[in-house]
Amino acid sequence: MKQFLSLPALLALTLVPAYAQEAPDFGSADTDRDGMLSVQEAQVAFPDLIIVDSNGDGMLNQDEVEAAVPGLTFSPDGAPAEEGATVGEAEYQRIVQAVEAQAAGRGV
Ligand SMILES: [Ca+2]
Ligand SMILES: [Ca+2]
Repeated sequence: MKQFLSLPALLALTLVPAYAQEAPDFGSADTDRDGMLSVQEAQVAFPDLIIVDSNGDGMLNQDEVEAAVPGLTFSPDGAPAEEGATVGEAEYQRIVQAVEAQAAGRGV
């Protein structure tokens, strides 16, 4: 006699939840509470981003964000971000928005 999977078992196999990664708020992401995002803190908050600490100082600065998040520019006129400008709460919100917009664009 053939064994068929029970309906609940089938559902468990097929209904893998569409898990959307939600970025923590800045207060949670900034684990050492210095008001700035380090590369490590950013990588925890945005595990899908490839963040390169290109100047090697351990902190995330705005041009490193721009390199990690295609299409995100911090300066309104599209000029490169101020060199070494750190990422605080306002910039963090911009990253969250950009990442979520990209996720929506991918249909995730
Ligand atoms: Ca920090
Ligand atoms: Ca850096």
